[in-house]
Order: sequence, then C-alpha cells, then structure tokens
Amino acid sequence: MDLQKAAKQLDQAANDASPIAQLSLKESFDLNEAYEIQRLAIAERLERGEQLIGLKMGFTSEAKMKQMGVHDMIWGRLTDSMLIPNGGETPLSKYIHPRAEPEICFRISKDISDEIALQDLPNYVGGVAAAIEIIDSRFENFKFSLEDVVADNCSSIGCVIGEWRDPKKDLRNLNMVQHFNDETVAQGSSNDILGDPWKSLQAATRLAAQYREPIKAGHIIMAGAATAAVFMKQNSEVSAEVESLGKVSFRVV
Ligand code: OOG
Ligand code: MG
Repeated sequence: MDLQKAAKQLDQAANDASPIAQLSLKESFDLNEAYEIQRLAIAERLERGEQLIGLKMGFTSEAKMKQMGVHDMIWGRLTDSMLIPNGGETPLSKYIHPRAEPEICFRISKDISDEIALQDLPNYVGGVAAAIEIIDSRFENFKFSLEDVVADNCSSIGCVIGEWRDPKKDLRNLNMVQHFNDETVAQGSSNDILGDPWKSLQAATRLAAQYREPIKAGHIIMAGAATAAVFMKQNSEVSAEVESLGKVSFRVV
C-alpha cells in the first residue's frame, strides 16, 4: 500500500466532497498503516495552515459499533477548520453524505503525555460540554472496514461545542437526545459511552501515550456518540441536549 497516495486520495475526497472506493477492497493494510495514512492525510491539512485542536474517540458505544458493523475503539484528529460555532450554520453541499451524532466533549487544561488514571483525570480537564459531531465517510455508501475508517480520520468532518461547564461532575446516567427541528431523531444515555464518558477520555490518554502524541492544554476530546448517527437534511436545525450540560445546535443550509 502506498500510504502517501492513499492519504492524498482521502484528503482530496474530503475537499471535493466526492467519495472514493474503500481502500481495503483493492489492497489489504493493517491498523498501524491505517493510522499512518490518517497522520499523513491530516499533515496535508496542517500544511495548508490548519491547526490541530484535539482528538475524537469513536466506537465507544454499542449503538455505534452495531450501526457501522465495526467492533473496536478508534481515534481521529480534529483541526480548527472542522469547528462550527454553536448556533452557526453549515452548507449541505460541503459534504458527501453527512450524519450528525450527539456527544460529550472535554477541554484539556494541562498537557498529557502519559496514561492518566480515571480518578486523576478531572485534574487535567477545564471544562465539559454537550457537543455534536458531523461524520462524513469519504467512502462510497458510508461502508468501510476498521482499517478503512481509521485511515479516513474516523469519518470526522465537523464538530459543534456547547457552553463549557464545570467538569468536576459525574457524567454517568445523563440523558442524550438529538433533534432535527422538532423531531427527536436519536436518544441514549451517557452510560452508553463505555459505561462512563470519563472512561473514553481515559482511553484517549492511553492512546496518546501509546502513539507518543501528547494531548496539549487547550485541546478538546470528543468522547464518541452514545447513539446511532442520523443523515443530515437541508434547511433544518440540528440540536443535541445532554442532561445537565445543556443544548448545542447548528443549521444545515
Ligand atoms: C466512524 C466514527 C465513529 C463515534 O462517535 O463513534 C464515531 C463512523 O461512524 O463513521 O465518531
Ligand atoms: Mg463521533
């Protein structure tokens, strides 16, 4: 597998909003190569001036693994071009087949280069917020293998972050609901994220240590969706509400 060529193809597909065939259908590659393709594809963005702003965790819930037929936790990178302001708008034409999913996001307050124990994590977090992730697989029909989706930066393309709240709280058992206009399109519990969203952050610190990719103060970490993701529709408001964290929204135009 030509990793650089694959990275450029994925980067181009995202820029053109035009899907490509699954990489794994042509040639098999392993998970290490998949993360290297991801790193190279993000390097293309960084070379164009985008800034790394954090990480996203994926497949941290049963609902997501079931929806996509993939059964391992994955992680991807977020850049500033992916941020949509809370209450802002985004054109449907920018995407291939975008889906939205409600999430919980952590804001890191202290650099992390080692795995951090669950009970110590609040010392590294300055805020926690309700969030929405937009995912838009660069592969035709949103179909992929584990290696494909990792190479494709775990389908990430956008995120919207709500108001930051005091992180010194139990994040278990919070109702999470997503609306398109007034219609409820997804509903779950924060418990569906590994039993406790803090465990997703814990996993992120383990991966940061394993891949020697420190998490920096100011970075954000998306914990992964508790529910299946839903295809976005033009001229609609997408909102997510997480019990005790509040509401976050954007418009699809
Ligand atoms: C992969 C991304 C998974 C999550 O929150 O579990 C993810 C996909 O579903 O296309 O972002
Ligand atoms: Mg997600």
